[in-house]
Amino acid sequence: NGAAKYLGVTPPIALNGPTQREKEVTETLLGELRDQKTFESESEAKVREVVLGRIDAMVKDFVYRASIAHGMSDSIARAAGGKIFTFGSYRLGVHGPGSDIDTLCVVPKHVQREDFFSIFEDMLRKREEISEVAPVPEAFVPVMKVKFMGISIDFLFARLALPRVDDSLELSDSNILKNLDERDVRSLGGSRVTDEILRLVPDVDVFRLALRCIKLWAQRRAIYSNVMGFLGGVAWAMLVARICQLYPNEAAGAIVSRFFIIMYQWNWPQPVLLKPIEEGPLAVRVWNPKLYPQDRLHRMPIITPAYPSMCSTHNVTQSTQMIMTQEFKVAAEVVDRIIVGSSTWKDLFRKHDFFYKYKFYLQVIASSGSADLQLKWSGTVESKVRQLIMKLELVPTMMCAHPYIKGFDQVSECHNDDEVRLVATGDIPEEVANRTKLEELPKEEEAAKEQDAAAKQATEGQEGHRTIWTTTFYIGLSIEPRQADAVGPRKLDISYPTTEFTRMVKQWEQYDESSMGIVVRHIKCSQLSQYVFAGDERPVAKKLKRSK
Ligand code: 3AT
Ligand code: MN
Ligand code: MN
Repeated sequence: NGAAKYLGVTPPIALNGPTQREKEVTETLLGELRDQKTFESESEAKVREVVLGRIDAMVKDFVYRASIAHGMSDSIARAAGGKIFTFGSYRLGVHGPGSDIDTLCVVPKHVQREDFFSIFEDMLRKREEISEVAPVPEAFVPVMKVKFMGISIDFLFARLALPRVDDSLELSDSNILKNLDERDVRSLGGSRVTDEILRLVPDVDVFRLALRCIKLWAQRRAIYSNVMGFLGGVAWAMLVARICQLYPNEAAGAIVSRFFIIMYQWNWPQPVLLKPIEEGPLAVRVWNPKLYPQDRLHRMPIITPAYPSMCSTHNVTQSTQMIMTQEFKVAAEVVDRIIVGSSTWKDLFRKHDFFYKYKFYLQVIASSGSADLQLKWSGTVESKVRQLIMKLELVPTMMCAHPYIKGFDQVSECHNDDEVRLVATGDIPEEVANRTKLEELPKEEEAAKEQDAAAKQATEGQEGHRTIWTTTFYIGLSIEPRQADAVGPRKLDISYPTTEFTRMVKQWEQYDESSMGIVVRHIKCSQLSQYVFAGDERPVAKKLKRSK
């Protein structure tokens, strides 16, 4: 009917192009993003293209071999096809030097998921460009993690209900989801959403530059994490895309400016949509707060544009919403100053001050006796931290429970049970601290090796000697100031939330009391471990003031 001459669920706010000043700040933004090393070099980009070419050929070869293995004739096997699709930051065009390539392998119906985790895995292991192969077939979204010519690849797999997969295949038609396994539908989701986002922005280059800026800002401000109740990469991309729709002819610098102003003022829980929510051919739920009470609980709904539409911000709580809103406000002010020339983009990308900000913190300490176990156990605990946040928010006088976006991993050599107990409760004695390393947990594949080594060490070592892995998560607590007329000391009772939380994480089906620990403890800012300041100064001034 010719009515919809715009992208999005409403007409644009303004159609004007950038002013001279907006063009200037867009240039300086690009310069700053280069200085901040958010772009990869041309040679790295070339390597990615070579890798993708080889992967595409390998997937086609895999489909051929699997077809033969299923008894098909050579000519039919050759025509069976196979195609790769990328998604994630690489597909969006906002990846950095260390980013992986998220790759979906799409195959015809006679090729099975088991073939992917046997035939394809064997093919990968035989290639000399590939240094690591780590299959994770049991995950909610099964994945094979690979390192190819130094670049990490996450391989997903989707089997379509089609006899052949040609290079002309597109994933946009929702009918391709019919008669598929749930895992295949989920695996297709990431790619369908990314493609749809790119289709729904008026100018892809403007979108990319603005999104790079917002991603770097969100990472520096420690509000980039879906698990911890902030936003993940897809949600940030959708927010930026919506602003691009509202100002279709603007430059990236101006998009960033409008982004903060609009997000600060957004009338939540009104959802952010890139297009009207569609129905489709599956018997699955599509986000609908009118129909589903759970969907009404979403505080900052940002809805994926591909069928079946879902809320990408399910984990946001009262506290994380408050923190993000405050960050939008501060950022809007910084960008105002950048535009009038009294500030620079560097100021927007300043590091967060989480470990300077609060008087009291909670430590959530997950511990275990092996690297392999710790990977799973700390992941389980991490995924439940937001439940603790929500319980803390219900405590009277609690204004905000602020989770830090990542845990800190340590490995401690303990000489006796007493030391083990102290490490697991966060009181690392000085002599053990000398034997403690800050360490990233190994990837799943290496973890198995490490576990063997650790087990050997434990049996060979002297009596009582044990290596303990700990992961510590931090929650900053902001408590209402005491009323002037209050009687007695201010008391904060968090025993109920913490007891409930530990009870809940222990319900994990693989939980084992003898090999895993979970401790929640309350500390003053002066008790924060040195490692959280990583290179930064401790807040010395405050300490001096208190010791007077
Ligand atoms: P990087 O540049 O790679 O750091 P990214 O946005 O590409 O940023 P990821 O590679 O971690 O981030 O994720 C890409 C997409 O894969 C995002 C999401 O749709 C999907 N994804 C990531 N982690 C999970 C997960 N644990 N379960 C299901 N889907 C996931
Ligand atoms: Mn990625
Ligand atoms: Mn990935």
